[in-house]
Amino acid sequence: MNKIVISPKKGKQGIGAGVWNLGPGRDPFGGPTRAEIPVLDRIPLLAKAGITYVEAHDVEISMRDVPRAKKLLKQYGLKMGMYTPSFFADPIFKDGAMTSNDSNVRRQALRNALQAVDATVELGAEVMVFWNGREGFDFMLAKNGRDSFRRMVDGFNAVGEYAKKKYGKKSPVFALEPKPNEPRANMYLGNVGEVLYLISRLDPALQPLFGVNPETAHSRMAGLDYVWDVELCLEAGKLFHIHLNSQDTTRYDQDMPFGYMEPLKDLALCVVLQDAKWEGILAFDVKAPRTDRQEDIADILHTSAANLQRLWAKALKVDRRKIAEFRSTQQYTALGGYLAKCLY
Ligand code: XLS
Ligand code: MG
Repeated sequence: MNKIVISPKKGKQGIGAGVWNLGPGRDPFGGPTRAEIPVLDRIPLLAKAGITYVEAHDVEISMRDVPRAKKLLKQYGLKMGMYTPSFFADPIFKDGAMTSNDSNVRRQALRNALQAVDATVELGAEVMVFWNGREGFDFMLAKNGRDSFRRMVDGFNAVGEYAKKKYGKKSPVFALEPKPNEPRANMYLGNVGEVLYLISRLDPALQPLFGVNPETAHSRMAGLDYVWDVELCLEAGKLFHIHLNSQDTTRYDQDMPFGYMEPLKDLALCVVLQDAKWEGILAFDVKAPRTDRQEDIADILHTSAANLQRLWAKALKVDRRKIAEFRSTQQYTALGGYLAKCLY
C-alpha cells in the first residue's frame, strides 16, 4: 500500500504509529484474543498500512535488536519517528522509575534512559518520549510529592546532560507525555501544565532539549480540552511531538481511532496545527481493540488515517477570516455552526 501523506503540510507529511498499536488484544481482565505478532514482524505491517514513522519502546526493540530493526526499516522504506524507554512494564518499576522510593530502581531507570538515548540516536529518531507510566501513587503519603518532583528534575537533568555531552547538536529532543491516571490512581505530570512547570525547573542550559508530547485522549481522561492543551504547548514553544487518538469521556484509557469520538474538536485541532505550521510528525497512539480479528488488526490505523486525511483537508478550507469575524463579534454559537458546516 502507498504511504499515507498529509498534504499540504509543513515539514513531515508521513504518519507515525507505534509497534504497540498492533498488540494481541490483552486487557486487565483477559488475555490475548489474537496471536502475538513478534515486534519486528509488525514493521512490515505498519509499512503496509501506509505508515512512515515507526515508534517503539525499549522493551519492544531492545539495543540488541537495533541492527535488525534498522535493516527492516530500510527494507520497507520506513523511518524511526520516536523511541521511548518503558518505565512501566518491568515489575521493578511497579512503584515508578525516576520517582520510585527505592534508590536502586531510580538508578536502574536512569541507566535505561541513557541507553534509550543511544538507541534513539542509533535508530535515527529525532524524538525520545518519556511517558509518566508508573510515576505516581495509589496510596496517600506513599511518596513525598516534593521529593518525587526533585527526583524527576534530577533524573531529566541527568538525561539531558548525557545527551548534550555525547551528541551535542545531534542529540534527540525529549518530549514528556502527560497522563492523569492509569496505571496509577494519581500520576505526576498529569497534564500539560505540570510538564511545562517541570521543564521550567530543569537546568536552564538543558531546558531547550525538553518539551511535551500531548496525547489527545490523555487530555480527555483528565476532562481537559486537548485543543487548548496543544495551543498551550505551542505558546510555550514546547510542542515536540503529538499523539493522536480518541477517547469516550473520562473513563479508562481507550486509544480509539483518531477522528472518531469528537470529530469537530479534531477539526479544530487540525486548524490549530495548520495555523502553527506544525512541522513534526502526526503520530497515532491507538490500540487495535480486542474484538478485532488478526486479519483486521490494522483497521484502527486505516480508520485513523482516513479520518485525519479528511479532517486535515476540511480544516484547510475553514475560512480563517470568518473565524476572526465571529471572534470579534463574539458570535460563538454561530462560530460553532460554521465549523459544523465545514465538517458535515
Ligand atoms: C500510554 C501512553 C504510551 C506512550 C508511550 O498511555 O500513551 O503509549 O505514548 O509509552
Ligand atoms: Mg501516548
